[in-house]
Amino acid sequence: MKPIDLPTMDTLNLQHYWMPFTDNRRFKAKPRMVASAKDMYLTTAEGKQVLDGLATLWCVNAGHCRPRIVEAIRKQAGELDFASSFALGHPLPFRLAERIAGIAPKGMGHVFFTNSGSEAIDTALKMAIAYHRLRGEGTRTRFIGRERSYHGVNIGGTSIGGVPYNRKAYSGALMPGVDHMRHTHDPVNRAFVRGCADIGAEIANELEERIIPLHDASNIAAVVVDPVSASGGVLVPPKGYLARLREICTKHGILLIFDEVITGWGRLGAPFAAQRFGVEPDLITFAKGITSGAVPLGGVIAKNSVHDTFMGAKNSGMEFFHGYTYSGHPLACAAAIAALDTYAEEKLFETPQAKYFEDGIHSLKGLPHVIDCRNLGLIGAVELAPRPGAPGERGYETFEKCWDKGVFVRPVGDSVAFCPPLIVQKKHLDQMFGTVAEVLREGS
Ligand code: PXG
Repeated sequence: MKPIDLPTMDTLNLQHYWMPFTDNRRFKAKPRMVASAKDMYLTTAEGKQVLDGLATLWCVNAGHCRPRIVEAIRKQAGELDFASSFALGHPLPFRLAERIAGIAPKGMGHVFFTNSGSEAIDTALKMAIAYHRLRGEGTRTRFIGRERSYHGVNIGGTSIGGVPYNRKAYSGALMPGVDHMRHTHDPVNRAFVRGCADIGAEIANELEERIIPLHDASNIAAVVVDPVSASGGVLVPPKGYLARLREICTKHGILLIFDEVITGWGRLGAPFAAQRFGVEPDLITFAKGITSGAVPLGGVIAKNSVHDTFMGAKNSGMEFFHGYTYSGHPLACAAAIAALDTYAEEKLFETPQAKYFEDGIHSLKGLPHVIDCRNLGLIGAVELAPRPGAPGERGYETFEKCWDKGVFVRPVGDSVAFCPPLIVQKKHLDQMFGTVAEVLREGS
């Protein structure tokens, strides 16, 4: 295939692109530019190979430029570039929704499409409010999120999210009626735990003991959590914690929403975290890995009882006043079907390297500044002690040094996160953890 004709680095003007979630000035002073990618590797504009240790942004689960996905996008673009889903239809989103329902937790058979995780979250919030209203419980409009959880950047997701620096500048404009549970991270009592900790499930009791009594269950629409918080620092829940949240929500008539934008599509060794943990939410939000990152696509999977409440409404006409121009976009659906085919054909959700990955992360214990190692499935992190007076710097510099040595990992505060494509092999894990160990040994 002919390489894309990119402007060369010396003719590329960096000034006009306002980069998202980036220290623009720092980046533009020392750009890291990717020109192409294949399977586990990125190729930089200078022609250097870099191992992708983060599925680029927690999303390229099948690896880069996989033939089935590339071909499906190409074919679709020449056949039907766009079709609306507003009172018109085309077969692809129907076909894709059926495929998703086929691997979703039992009884979750209905899919609403968005273009991103942020839109998926805001869609789920609106669905929850409208659902309660249809059932004659219109006072249920409040949401309970959790500290250190990330739910995208729209106003709904920013409001229920619990990452302080994402909220700070918008504080007064955030959605009213939102409260937060405490996060589950406890590196003092639960450091260097492999998988889920045996202790700590009682953290969930705060929901029933403090938060529900304060607001009254009759005012609460839903509790929203990411089963493993990724950009909040890769926080793995203690055993029994999610099941306890489920129990409390059921008892009080509150919907439970799992944000599976990262934990979905095989990341934890099952199609969804809900199945990995054996806990059934009412709504699942997804994005990222559904197309292996190749085309933007997100959505909400609804429990049948939620969906059927809308369809059983007494009034005639539209059941849910919500949707995006590009909901069910043909290119995205074609890419997603091809990604699901790839996952199934190669049995990627079985994540055979999860144990080797776990051993690799925990081999970093004892290296300079390492205060915690944690993992579940094919996601994990090593946490470094913050440099006095400069939180986040040690994590960021570790990321930069790893990049220079040909490995891409992501700093999340002073944690360094790992989330490789599911096609990862032992040799890649050796390269990834070997490089991180080398950088940590050099000191920072
Ligand atoms: N929920 C979760 C759990 C996510 O990880 C979103 C929602 C929003 O998805 P969109 O497609 O709207 O970006 C995400 C996205 C980081 C980082 O710093 C992580 C995400 C996005 C941007 C930065 O690691 N995750």
